[in-house]
Amino acid sequence: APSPEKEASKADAWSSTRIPKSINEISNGENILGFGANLSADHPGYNDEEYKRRRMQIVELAKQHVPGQPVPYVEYTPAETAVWGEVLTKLEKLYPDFACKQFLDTFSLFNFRPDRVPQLQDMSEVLQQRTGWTIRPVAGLLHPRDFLNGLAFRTFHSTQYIRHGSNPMYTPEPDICHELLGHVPMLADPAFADMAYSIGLASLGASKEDCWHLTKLYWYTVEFGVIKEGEQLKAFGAGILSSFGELEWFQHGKGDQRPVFEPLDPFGKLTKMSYKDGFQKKYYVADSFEDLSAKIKEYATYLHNKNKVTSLDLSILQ
Ligand code: NLE
Ligand code: FE2
Repeated sequence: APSPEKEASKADAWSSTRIPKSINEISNGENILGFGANLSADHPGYNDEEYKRRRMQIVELAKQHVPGQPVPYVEYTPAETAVWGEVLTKLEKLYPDFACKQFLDTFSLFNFRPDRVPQLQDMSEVLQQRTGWTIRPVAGLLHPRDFLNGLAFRTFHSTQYIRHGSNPMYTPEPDICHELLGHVPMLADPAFADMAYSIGLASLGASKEDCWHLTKLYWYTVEFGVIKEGEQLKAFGAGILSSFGELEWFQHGKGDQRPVFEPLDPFGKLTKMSYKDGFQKKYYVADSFEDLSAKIKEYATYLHNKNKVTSLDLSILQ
C-alpha cells in the first residue's frame, strides 16, 4: 500500500500551484499514479512475476536519471524485441491510410527497424535538432501537473519498459512502443510541437480544476487527436497511432458502432476520458496544428490572468 507520505505528496502535486524554475524541479519518479511497477489486477502482466521484475529494473534506471545526462540505454531481450517488431510491422501498414501527413513526413527520420528497439537517447537527439525537445525517462504515469509542466520546458516524459507480450496490439497504459511510434514522430513536427508546448504553458500555475481540464485537453489532442485533411480525418494522437485496434476503430468503427467526432474548443466542456476501458467513444477534431495552437494560447492567457500568473513568472522559460 502507498505510504501516507506518498499520498500527501500526490495531493501536493495537485494543490501546489508553484511554478517549477527548471526541469530539475520536476520529479520523474515520486508522483507516479498507478502502473509503474505496481500493476493493477486488470493489467495483462499482473500475474507475470518475471515481467514485473523486469519493469522494476527499467523503472530503477529511469529514477536514477539526471536531466541533462544521456538517457540510460536499455538492453532489450529477444522476447521484448519481438513484441516491438510485431507492433511496428503491423502498424506501419496502416499508417499510409490512417496517419496525418506530418506523421508520415517525420516517421522516416527515425529509421525504425523491427529487429531493434530504438533507444530513447537516440530519439531525443533527433528531436533536439528538429524542434528542441528532450525526452526524459520516467518511472510510470506521472502526476498530470508534473507531466504538463514538463511540456513547458519542451521535455517529454517517456516510459522505457515495454507492453506485455500477451496483447501487443493494445495496452491501456503508455509503454516504449506507444512513446516511439506515437509521440516521437509527432514531436519532430514544429507546428505540433508548438501546440504541445502551449498546453504546458497553460498548465503553469493552474488551479487543480484547471489542471484537470488541461489533462483532458492534452488527452484529446496529443494522445487522441484527429485532424482534418480535406474530406478525411487522420490520426495525430499517439494513443491512436500506437494501437492497431484503435486505428481501425477510429476510422471504421466496429459492427454498426461508430465513434463520435466533434470540433475542439479548449474553452468548452470536454467529455470523460476512456481510460483502461478500451477505445475512445468521442474524438475531437482539429483543423490544423496552427489553429489549435492559437486557440490553446488564447486559453493559456485566460488561465494565466485568472490565476494571476505574470509574465515575470513565465520569464524562466526564456
Ligand atoms: N492504447 C495505447 C496503445 O495500445 O498503444 C496506449 C495509450 C496510452 C495512453
Ligand atoms: Fe502518451
